[in-house]
Amino acid sequence: MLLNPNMRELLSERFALDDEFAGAVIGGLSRPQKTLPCRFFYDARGSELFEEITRLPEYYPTRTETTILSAHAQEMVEHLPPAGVMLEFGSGSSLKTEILLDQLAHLTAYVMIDVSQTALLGAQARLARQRPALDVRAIVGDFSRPVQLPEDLRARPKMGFFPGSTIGNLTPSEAIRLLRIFRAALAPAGHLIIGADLKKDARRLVLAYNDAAGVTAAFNLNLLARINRELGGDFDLAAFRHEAIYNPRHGRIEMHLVSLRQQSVTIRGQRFSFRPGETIHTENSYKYSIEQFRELARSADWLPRRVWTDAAHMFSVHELVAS
Ligand code: AVJ
Repeated sequence: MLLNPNMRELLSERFALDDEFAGAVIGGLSRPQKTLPCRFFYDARGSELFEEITRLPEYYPTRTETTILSAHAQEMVEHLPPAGVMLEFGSGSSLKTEILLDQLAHLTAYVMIDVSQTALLGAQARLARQRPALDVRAIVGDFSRPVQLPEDLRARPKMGFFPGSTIGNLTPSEAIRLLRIFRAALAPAGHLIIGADLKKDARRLVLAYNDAAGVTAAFNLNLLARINRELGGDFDLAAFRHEAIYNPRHGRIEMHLVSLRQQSVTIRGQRFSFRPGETIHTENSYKYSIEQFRELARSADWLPRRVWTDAAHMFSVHELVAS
């Protein structure tokens, strides 16, 4: 079959992603503490389940952050001139961005970066309808790799937006590395508005990651279903259970999948055995006090400026400026 260049690119992207997934799964399950990287949660089913999580009564981050953004959007964007560029890392459906864009009637350009081409196309179509004057550019890619902005936008003043407390999925040293990448993407004098979940009562945290309806459990177990679907694995989903614990030493929620019995699983011809009670560590979600997060930002050469929070101090939104 003859492929046009575009299609060839899409297919090679697909294979590269498969390889990356297979490599990460085999590598992660070969370690003494088995792990699977949380970025693989978000296939079509996983993204649906995550949307459902954001509406759960126990899962406070999304609605709290939205409240904070709505209350302070004007202050958050006041430094961005009309000729400026809003740059969002991991934009997904771009719904939170609209709260800021509503305050930027004259803004000319919005750049979104996401690994999901489907999410980008959806957001781009919606924004084109709602804001025909806004120049919306989509970059398909992983925001944790250095990003090249379109040539014509490079010299413009920029504001970065990274909501959702996604930064919490990284270890502090990885988070510092990412904040430096953002600084480079927003150079020479960028602003960054970034959401971070706050430290709080451990019971409250654990409930947010272990909801009564079992949606987070389904989200966690979907990773095994995805391995079965995409890599031909033979995980028995009924032989694992979801677990969420707060690790006070690291200040993070950890999600695990616990093997309910002695068992083995085969993926791409490789066999992995599990002892009863052995876990696969699937996600970290770090929680920072306001001061801890400001210190983290300083370590990445950002100057923390203003910070906004909700009345119950559940979540924080930070303003960082390039020092
Ligand atoms: C999307 C990374 C912010 O860590 O709270 C939600 C993902 N995992 N429930 C988080 C998640 C389990 C979420 N982030």
